[in-house]
This record gives sequence, structure tokens and C-alpha cells, in this order.
Amino acid sequence: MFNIILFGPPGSGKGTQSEKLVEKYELVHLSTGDLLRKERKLRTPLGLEAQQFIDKGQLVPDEVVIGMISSALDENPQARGFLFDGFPRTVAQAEALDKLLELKKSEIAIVLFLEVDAEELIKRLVHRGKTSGRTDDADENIQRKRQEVYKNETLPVAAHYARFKKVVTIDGMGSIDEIFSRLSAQIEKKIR
Ligand code: B4P
Repeated sequence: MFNIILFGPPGSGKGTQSEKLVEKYELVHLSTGDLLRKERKLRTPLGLEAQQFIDKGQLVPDEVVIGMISSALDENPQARGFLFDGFPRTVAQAEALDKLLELKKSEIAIVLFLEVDAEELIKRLVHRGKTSGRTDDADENIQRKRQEVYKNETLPVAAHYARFKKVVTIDGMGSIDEIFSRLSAQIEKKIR
């Protein structure tokens, strides 16, 4: 299996680039943000609980997202590999993921870290908020809170994988196609 983590702050383009990468490399796309929004739409107890955190710009509790990822891995036994988008977002999630993959005799091959200027992130999210209908996009204060949560809780995940020399930093400024080429070039170096 070839497993990738697409890492970066909220609005860095993880969802946008993931859609293109999973198609090109035939990977299973696992986005915890998408999975949580699906639960909310179905009004499941998990979805309703998660929404309270998402609306405040906070992270959903680790046990909820780890459980979701564990089930998704089991549901795709034939996968050639997984692209993790927006997960792991805490060191506890990263450690849980490493263990789940180890049980499947696999591991993370590469962590692609999208770097984008702080003001550009807010600009993109404000823009997305005009059409997405997402409650966490609606308000600039919530977006600033999400960037703060990212720095405090999510950034240490990069340090976790840097210890294993798995992190590659990618310039996330520019057109969607330019960034896609940069990501693809790094993946191809790893595949060969
Ligand atoms: P996510 O759904 O993961 O979303 P995101 O971080 O907001 O955005 P992403 O980086 O994917 O940006 P996108 O491509 O859309 O998280 C939502 C919430 O769910 C979290 O805040 C949290 O509460 C919860 N959650 C999710 N996973 C969790 C976990 N593991 N643990 C705990 N809680 C969790 O791009 C953004 C915008 O920019 C789009 O409008 C796009 O069109 C635009 N864009 C993209 N690339 C561009 C480019 N190159 N130039 C200009 N615009 C661009």
C-alpha cells in the first residue's frame, strides 16, 4: 500500500488537491472533514455532536475521528493506498493512525505539507464561505480561531513525522494546477 498524508492549515487546499491526487494515483480518499459533514447531514448522534465543535472552530474529539478512520480502513481491504486529508490533526491521532497501519503491515510513505501565507488562508476561506454554506466558513473570527487551533494542536503532527524524515514541504501558493504538479513530482520520486 502507498499511503499519503496531505497536511496543512485550514484553507491550504487539502480538499482541492486531494480530489485530483486520488484520481491520478488511484488511492482511496479519506477526509475526516467530509466524513463529519456527511454524518451531520444524516443527523446521526455522531454528526450532531461533532457539529458543536466544528461550529466553534474547534477540533472534534480524537476518539470520534479515530473511530471513523479505523472503520474506513476496514471497509477498504483492497485499497492500493489511502490519501489522508485533514487527518491526523493531533499527535494522538497520528499515533493512533501509525498503529492502525502497522496492524495492516503498512505505514505512511510521505507527508506532503502545503505552506500558504496566513492572509491568503483567510481570503480563501472567506471566499469559500460565500458559496459553501459551511457554518465554520461563515465568520472571520471562527476562521482565525481555526488557524490558532491549527498552530497549537495540529502543527506538532508535522514534527512527529519529521522525526521519521517523512515530511516534504510544498509551496501552496499559486494556481491549483501548479500546486498539483509540485505534489505529483514529490509522489513520483517516492514511487520510483
Ligand atoms: P476540513 O474539512 O478538513 O477542511 P479545511 O481544513 O477547512 O480545508 P482544506 O485545506 O481542505 O481547504 P480547501 O481545499 O477546501 O475541516 C473542517 C472542520 O472539521 C475542522 O475545522 C474540524 O472542526 C473538523 N475536523 C476535520 N478533521 C478533523 C480531525 N481529524 N480531528 C478533529 N476535527 C476534525 O480550500 C479552501 C478554499 O481555497 C476553497 O474555496 C478552494 O477552492 C480554495 N483554493 C484551493 N486551492 C487554491 C489555490 N491554489 N488558489 C486559490 N484558491 C484556492
